[in-house]
Amino acid sequence: MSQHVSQPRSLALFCKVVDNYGDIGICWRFSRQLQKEHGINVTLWVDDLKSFQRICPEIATNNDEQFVDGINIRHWRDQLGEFSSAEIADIVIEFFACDIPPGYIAAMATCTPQPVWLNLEGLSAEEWVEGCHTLPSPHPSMPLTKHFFFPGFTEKTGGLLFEAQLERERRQFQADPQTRADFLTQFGIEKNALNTFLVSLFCYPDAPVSALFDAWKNNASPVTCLIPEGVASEATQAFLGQAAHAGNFATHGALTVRVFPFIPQSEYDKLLWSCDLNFVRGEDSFVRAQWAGKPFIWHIYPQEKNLHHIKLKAFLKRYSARTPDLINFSEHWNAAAGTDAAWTNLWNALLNDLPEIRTRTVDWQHQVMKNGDMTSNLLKFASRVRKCEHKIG
Ligand code: TRH
Repeated sequence: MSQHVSQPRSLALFCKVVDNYGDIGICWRFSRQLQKEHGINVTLWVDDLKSFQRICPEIATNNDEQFVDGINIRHWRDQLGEFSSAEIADIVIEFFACDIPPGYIAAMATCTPQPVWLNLEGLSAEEWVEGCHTLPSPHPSMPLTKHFFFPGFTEKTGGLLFEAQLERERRQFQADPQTRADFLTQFGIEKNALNTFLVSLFCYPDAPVSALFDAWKNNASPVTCLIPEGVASEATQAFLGQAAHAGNFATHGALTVRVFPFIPQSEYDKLLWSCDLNFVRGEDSFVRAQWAGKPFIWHIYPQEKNLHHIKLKAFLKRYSARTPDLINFSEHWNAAAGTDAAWTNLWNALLNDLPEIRTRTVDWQHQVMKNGDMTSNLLKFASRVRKCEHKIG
């Protein structure tokens, strides 16, 4: 008869910030959900507290250890020293295959039961992901096995991050025009602009923003574009005729561009919920846009040899098969369809496609929610691995 093995209660998440905010953005969101919805005791090791502070202003950049929102946050420098088995969490996660400290791994090998060791991978809609999700990878010299865990869009992957209350909160927010107005006017948006076509724009520096501004200037009805400070600065500055600082804005033709301060991550959903169209990028804002129930355009994180175009097309194939103008616009936005884009035509075609795209956002939400949320899926998998290894041990 097999002995009882307890559920994992503690989790260490190791995050190296490669650049920007997505690495820590995903880890922070995931940590909070683990703690709030599952009562897991989370230690988040992160090497870049400054990036962390940009999305979570409560973070103190000089502290080696701090507790924020119920999470134990450790500044990950080069901690090469030894760890005792008592310091090792029940589940150990390396985010995007970052190398966790050798001393930590050595201590993992001395634990009974052994911690569940996972490599949490990046999100991709490519088909090979299903074959690699949950694959084991035995350590070459120690009695430890690491498993790959892939988020994804199908039931054979780990699913996407979404919180239990997210849908209820979104519906509540979107059902009350006053809540939306209060949220938007804090950025200086005038009341009469609330009923214009509202766009949020978050992208990488190489997006063809100036060309799109030109198309919007000639739009039949007014467009208001909200841009976080520090994003698309060159094109924004050129449009404004002054520095792209938060609070600055200008109107030319049908287009008003307004710069807002980079807001805390906890408020970012509200911006997506408030707009008619969201331009998002990377991984985390891309996923949040899918939960916002609003049309969105994705600027994918660029990779060498245009590998990202394969990932973009894999997603568009799943998402936009019935909305060809969305595909066309997205491919041009990502320079994946040549450089001779006629932006006024692309924009008008996208506008015509919007009713169909809106329907798709709802269908897609239902489809991917059926796969369960990534945090719950990961914990279920970790429990299975723990039971299995206990039996073998
Ligand atoms: O910032 P990103 O480009 O991040 C990443 C990283 O580059 C990473 O290395 C790469 O692996 C990954 O993309 C694919 O984009 P992302 O993922 O959308 O993360 C942005 C985070 O910033 C997200 O959590 C939302 C948050 N955010 C705010 O908190 N406030 C804001 O005003 C805005 C615009 C975003």
